[in-house]
Formats: sequence, C-alpha cells, structure tokens
Amino acid sequence: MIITIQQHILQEQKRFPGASGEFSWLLSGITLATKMVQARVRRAGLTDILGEAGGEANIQGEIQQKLDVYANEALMHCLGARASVGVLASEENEHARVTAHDPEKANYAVVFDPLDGSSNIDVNVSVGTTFSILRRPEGIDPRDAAAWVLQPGSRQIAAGYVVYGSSTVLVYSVGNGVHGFTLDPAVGAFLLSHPNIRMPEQGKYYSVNEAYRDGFPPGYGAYIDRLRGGLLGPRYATRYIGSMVSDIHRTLLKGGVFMYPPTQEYPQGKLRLLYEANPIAFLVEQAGGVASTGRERVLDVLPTTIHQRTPLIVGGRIEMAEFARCCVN
Ligand code: FDP
Repeated sequence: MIITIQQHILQEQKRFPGASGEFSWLLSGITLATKMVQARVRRAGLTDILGEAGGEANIQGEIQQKLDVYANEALMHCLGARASVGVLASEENEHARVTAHDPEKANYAVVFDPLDGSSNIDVNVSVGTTFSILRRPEGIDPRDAAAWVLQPGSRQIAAGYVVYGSSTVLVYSVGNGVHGFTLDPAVGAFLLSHPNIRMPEQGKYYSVNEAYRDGFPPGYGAYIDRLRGGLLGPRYATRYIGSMVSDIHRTLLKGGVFMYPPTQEYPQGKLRLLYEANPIAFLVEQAGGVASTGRERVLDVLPTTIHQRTPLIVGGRIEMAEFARCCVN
C-alpha cells in the first residue's frame, strides 16, 4: 500500500485524542519547504546559482543567491506562515525570531539547519536539512525567542532530516519510531519507503575525519584502533562523506559509528547542539541507537546559547558500549 507522508502524519495524530491538527499543518510546512529546496538542489549545476549571496548578477541578469540562503528563506517563509509556530531559529540567522503575530497563541518552536554540509554542494555531494520541534515551555515570556528554544533535546516533540542524495529522503520521528519517506519526483509526494527504521546493534563502518586524530581527546585513537583491529568482531572500514546528514543516514540504516569529537580547532566539537546534534540524537535513540557527547547523553545537555557546539558520537549499542569503555570518563 502506498502511504504518503501526509497520511502518515494524520495517522500519528490520531494517537493524540483532541489533537487540533495544527501540528500536522506545521509538519506540512517543512515538507513543502524541503520540496522547494530539493528542486533547487537538483538544478544547482544548471542554473549557475552557486555564487556568493548578496548581489552578484548572473548572465540572465538575475541576482544570484546561494543555495543555503534560499533554503533558509524557504523554511522561514513556509513555517513563518503557520500560526502555531511562535519562534524560528536557524543556523543562518544569528538570533531566534518570534514569527507569530500573536506568540501567546502559538505553541511550537522550530529550530533548523536549512542546508547542512553546504560546502559539498558545488562538487555534487549530498547535502541535507535538519529540524527539531519544541513546545513552548510553561511560564516563559512568549516574546523572549531564546527562551522557547533553549531546552534540552529530551524535550523535542519531533525531529528529522531530509537528505538530498541520489533520491530525496525525509526521515522523521514524533517519538513513536523513525520513519523514512522517499520523494517521488513525478508526483511531488513523499512516500513511505522506510517504515520503523531500527539501527543495527553493530555495523562495519566508522565515520570520522581522521585527519584530526592527533587532536582528539585521550581514548579516541585507541577506540578507532580497536574498531579497525577487529576487537569488536568485524574489522571496521571507514566511510566519511563530510556531509553530516549523509553520514548519519548511512549510519542509521547500515549501523556503525559516526563521530565528530573535540579537535584542536574545535575543542567543543564542530557540530551545533540545537539543530544538528539534538535532532540526530532524537532519531538515533528512537531507532534503538545511542548518542553521546563523549561525556553525557546528547539529549540531556541544557543549552545556554542558540549556536552552541557539541561533540557528537552516535552508533549502535555494541559500538557505543565499547566507546563508553574507551572514551567516557
Ligand atoms: P559543512 O561545514 O560543509 O556545513 O555542520 C557542518 C559540516 O559540514 C557537517 O555537515 C559535516 O559533517 C562537517 O561539517 C564536516 O566537517 P570537517 O570538514 O571538519 O570534517
């Protein structure tokens, strides 16, 4: 049976008696925006839009716009128009923004990275969008945008990503398992292709930028050597695309471990807690895997700033148990 994402969202909604449908309407804003983004990504090599943002005219006399700026505007526009959305925070904007006319009546904040891995776009490597949805916390001033989003990841009510790869795939969870949908470009609908994704307990790949190995904290090098040396069973091979959503998508489906540890350049890790690590950790846990900062569960971190960085280590149960033995202190 063919199930579209809209049908799936409506089915999920039935689990919550009295649900008004506003949350489903919010999610449809995300699917619309990501369809717009994927249409641009697919034409990126053709339309010469890879120039810098901010005003270079292309040969048609149109103003060039960088794809990540376009992706940001698409999400801001599609979500900003939903009355249930009070606050939006994006990797592309310095501050979170109150978008609702009447924030007292809005219930949700959406935090997103409109185009993750964008340094890969001009060499035709897959990129992605990540998003995290939070409910407005009790007792805050609804006009204080930061207060909406500075919540630990365990409070997310939904999260997901879209990978613009050999096909466009949207993976999301509302806390009831993880489900993946592939865009059928002929009809413009996301169709259920990966119901109930479960992460294998063990895979055969580790995914890390090993060029930074000398700067990793103690234990990481030995951990990698154990994976490579077959101490967990298989001798692990490396896969590192350098586009987080793509590396995570593979890890979720095929198993293994993905790491972006602290490095010399990024002692706090490079990835962003609110719109990269948190949605990924939510999905990974929902799929039966483990997500750590190297010190604690990612979803337990209480953020203090919107763009704060964190180390991120995610993997199957077996890899993460070994990681805890080698690296967590
Ligand atoms: P990018 O800089 O291309 O936006 O979040 C940033 C990110 O990509 C991730 O998608 C990717 O996993 C990581 O950086 C790659 O960083 P390194 O080049 O340092 O490995």
